[in-house]
Amino acid sequence: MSLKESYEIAKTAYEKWGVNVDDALEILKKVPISIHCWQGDDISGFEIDQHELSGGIDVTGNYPGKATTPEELRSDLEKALSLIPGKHRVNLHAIYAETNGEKVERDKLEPKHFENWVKWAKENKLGLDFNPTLFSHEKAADGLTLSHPDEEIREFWINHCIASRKIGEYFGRELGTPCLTNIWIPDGYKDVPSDRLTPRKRLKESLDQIFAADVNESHNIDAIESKLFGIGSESYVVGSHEFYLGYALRNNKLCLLDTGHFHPTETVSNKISAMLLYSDKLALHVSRPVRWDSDHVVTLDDELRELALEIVRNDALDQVMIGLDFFDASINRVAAWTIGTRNMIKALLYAMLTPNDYLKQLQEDGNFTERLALIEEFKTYPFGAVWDYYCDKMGVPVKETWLDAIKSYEEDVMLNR
Ligand code: RNT
Ligand code: ZN
Repeated sequence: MSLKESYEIAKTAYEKWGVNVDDALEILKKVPISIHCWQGDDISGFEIDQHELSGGIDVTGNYPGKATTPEELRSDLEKALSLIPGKHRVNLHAIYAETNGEKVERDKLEPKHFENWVKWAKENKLGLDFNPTLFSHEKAADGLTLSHPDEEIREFWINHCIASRKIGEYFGRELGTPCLTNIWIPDGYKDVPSDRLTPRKRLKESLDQIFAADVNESHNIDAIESKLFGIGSESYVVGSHEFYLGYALRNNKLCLLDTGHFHPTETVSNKISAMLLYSDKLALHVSRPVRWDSDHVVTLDDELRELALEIVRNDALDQVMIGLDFFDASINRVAAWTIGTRNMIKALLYAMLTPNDYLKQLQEDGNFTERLALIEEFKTYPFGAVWDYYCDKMGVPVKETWLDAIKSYEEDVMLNR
């Protein structure tokens, strides 16, 4: 049976429940996923003095073929993008600046250090997102940055964040699509603090200074990313969820929720509907925590589907900015991007092929038997046939055939580095 024939059969099955499959594919095409560049090189970046990864995050594995230059990283991203259906965005960190062999301190970074990225994004019709890098640096060696007791250190990081917002503004202006500039800091303590308030007061003041700098909001959107715990900050993290939720609501900023930054059984899917009642937009770092914030490659698991369902059934595709955040160096890094991003898109498609309005009505009617029965039956509806047809239509490999492209790329390019 051809892809098209299988698709037609699937379509009939879904249409019986009022799901318009063709419309779903049209909508899906327009949903951008922000793909994090740092999966390609284990968050190394291109600074002249490379610092060891710090901030309580860790990349494990030594799979060969890691990108070590901007050209290699862009080439790897292009390969992954050629295997992922749709038009997407690339998420950069400040450490990916290109300074032509010159050492430029992070607080002195300028748009010109990202010209090559912008040129490349234009050529590939990609949007760009951005992050200041407040880790892997001697001024973050004790795990404190914007909340540091030392004013000089705070000042340095404040200036770095302001410089980053200006770079974000430049991306947005050049590319005609606003850049999401997200601030994540590692600040916290390994052991039980004797004062939780003072560091939070300092973080609040630092953020106020960062956001006081004039940056055009139609080109740059600010986000702040919370966390519950990290390696070395097990007992206390300054930028907790409540801290940033309050800050974001009061100051009209976006909360960024990383799916690995909560208690292991606490889910981000359950937060979206609550938060969107009070803020217009929010951002995600979709990751996969395995027992802790381990940043495994995103798989099509229950929580990913639930997350996608919450976005789709609440009609929030324009309100939730979806980004990815995982780093696995134990497998081919281009495959990691491909698997994780295809899964995110699959989850959105799955959610769009769910008869959400009907299921909502069942709940309103108190018909929980049919609600459960249908949710479960839909898990084995011919979703794969629609996904395969979509990949084919979008000009990317169908099913696991994308692996062949990775294998040749690995042999011809990655292993020769
Ligand atoms: C760390 C945060 C943060 C980083 C990236 C590299 O716990 O999730 O988003 O992963 O900025
Ligand atoms: Zn994150």
